[in-house]
Amino acid sequence: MLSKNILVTQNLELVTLIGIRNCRGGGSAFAIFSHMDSLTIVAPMTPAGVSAVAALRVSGSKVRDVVKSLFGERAAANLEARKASLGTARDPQTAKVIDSLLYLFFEGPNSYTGEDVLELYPHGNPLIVRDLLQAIRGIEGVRLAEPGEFTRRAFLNGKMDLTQAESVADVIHSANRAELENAHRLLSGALSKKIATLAAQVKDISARLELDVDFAEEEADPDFAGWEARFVSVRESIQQILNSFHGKASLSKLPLAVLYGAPNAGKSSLVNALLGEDRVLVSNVPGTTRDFVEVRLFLPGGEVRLVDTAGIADRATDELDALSMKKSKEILEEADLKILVVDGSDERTGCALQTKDERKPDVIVYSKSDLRAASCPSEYGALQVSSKTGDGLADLKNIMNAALFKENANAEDLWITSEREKACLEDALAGVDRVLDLLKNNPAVELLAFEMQLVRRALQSITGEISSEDILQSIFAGFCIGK
Ligand SMILES: Nc1nc2c(ncn2[C@@H]2O[C@H](COP(=O)(O)OP(=O)(O)OP(=O)(O)O)[C@@H](O)[C@H]2O)c(=O)[nH]1
Ligand SMILES: [Mg+2]
Repeated sequence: MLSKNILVTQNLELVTLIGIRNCRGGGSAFAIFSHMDSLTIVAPMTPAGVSAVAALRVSGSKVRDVVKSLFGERAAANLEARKASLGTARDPQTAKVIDSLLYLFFEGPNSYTGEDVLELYPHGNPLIVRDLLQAIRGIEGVRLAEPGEFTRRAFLNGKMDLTQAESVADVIHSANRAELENAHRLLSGALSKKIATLAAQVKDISARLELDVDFAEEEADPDFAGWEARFVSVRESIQQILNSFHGKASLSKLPLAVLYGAPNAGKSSLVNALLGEDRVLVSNVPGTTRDFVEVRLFLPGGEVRLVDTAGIADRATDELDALSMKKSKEILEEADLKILVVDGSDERTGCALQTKDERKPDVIVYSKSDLRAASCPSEYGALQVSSKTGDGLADLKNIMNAALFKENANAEDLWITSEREKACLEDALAGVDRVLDLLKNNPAVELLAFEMQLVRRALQSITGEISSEDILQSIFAGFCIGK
C-alpha cells in the first residue's frame, strides 16, 4: 500500500493534470495562458441594422491614438475619463466626415476590460458603423475583436472570474425574467462566493493534514472522524449546486403555446387579439388557416412562441385539408401548453363541452363570448373570451404566464447553466467521494492530501483560478462580437 501511495505522490502533477483535463476536455496546465496578442481591439456592440444610435467599443493601449486619429489632437489632449464628449469623427486617411457623435473614455484599470476603453455612439446607420469600424481598424495596432474578446480580457485582467464571465452571455440571452434574475445573481458573484467557501473548507482540512504529515511523530492521531463530517457537508453543498443545473438550452428555447380546435372556432382571431394586431388571416369560412403560423407573444414572465393551427375537423374535406390537420397535430406534440379553442357561440356545445379530446388540452377557451346571450354557468369553469370585445383576454394571458413560467418561489435561488461548471463540480464530487472512502477505509495521509488537492483544483477551475487556453477559447467563442 505504501508503495502505491509513494508512486501516486511522485506523479502528483501528472495525475493532477489529468484531473483538470476531465473537468473540461482538453487544456494543458493550471496556469492561465493567453495566446492572444495584446493589440487594441474594436467591434460594434449593437447588431447590424438601422437604429437611432449604434455603439462601438475599442479596448487597449491605442485608445488615445484612436481618439486623436478620429477627432484630432485637441480632443485627445482634452480626453477625460467617464466624461461624454461630442465630436465630429473624420476618416484619418481622407479627412472625410464620418459622423457627428458622442464618445466616452474609460481609463484602465477602471473599465470593463481593465484596459483603456473607448465607447462611440454614432447614428445607427449601418454605413456609418461600417465607415467608423474601417477607420478605426486602419489605425496601426488595432484589429477587429473576436467574439467575447472584451469579456475575455476582463477575465484575464481580474475584473471578473469565469463564472461571472460566463453569466454575461446568460444576461444577454435570457429569454425570461427568472433566467435573467439568475444570470444577474451569477454575474454579481453569488456562485463564486459559494465555490470560494467550499474551496476554503477543503484547503483548511488539507492544511491540517499537511501539519499532521510534517509532525507525524509529535502529534496525536489525525482527526479523521472530524474531517469526515466536514467532507460530508462539503459533499452536500456540491451536490446541491449540481442539482440546480439547468442546461443552457432553456435560455434559447422559448416555450411553445399552441391554439387548436375545430375549424372556425376563432383561433386566428384569438391570436390577433392576444397580440393586439392583425397578424393572421381571419374569415368566416371554415378552413381559413392551412399551415400553422407562429408568432411571438410577450407575457410578464418572458417571450413565448404562440402557434395558430389549422382547424381539426372530424373528417378531412380533401387532401390539402388532411395535410393541414396532420401538421396541426404534429405541432401539438411539441407544445408546452395546449390551448383548445371551442366556439362558445354554438349553444349546443358552447358551455357544456365534455371534451373527449385525446390530445388532453391544458386550457380550454370558449370563444366569441360576445355572441352568447347568457354567460356559461360557473360550474363549467372554463375560460370565456371574446376576441371582439377583449373579454377574458387578460385572464387567458395570466393563465398562460403561470403555466409557462414557473414562479421563482425563492428569489435567492441560484442555479448553474454552464456545462463546464457542471463538469468541474462532478469532478469535485468524485474527488470528495474518494476522500470519504479513504477516510473510512484507508486513511493514508499522503493519498488523502493528494485527493484533497484534486478536489480543490476542480473547485478552483470553476471560477477560473485554474484555467487553460482551451477552456477560455471554448467559453468565449460562444459570445457575440462586441461583448
Ligand atoms: N363576434 C365574434 N366573432 C368572432 C370572434 N372570434 C372569431 N370570430 C369570427 O369567427 C369566424 C372564424 O374566426 P377565425 O379566427 O378565422 O377562426 P379559426 O378558428 O382560425 O378558423 P380556421 O382557421 O378556419 O380553423 C370569423 O368570422 C371571425 O370574425 C369573437 O370573439 N367574437
Ligand atoms: Mg384560423
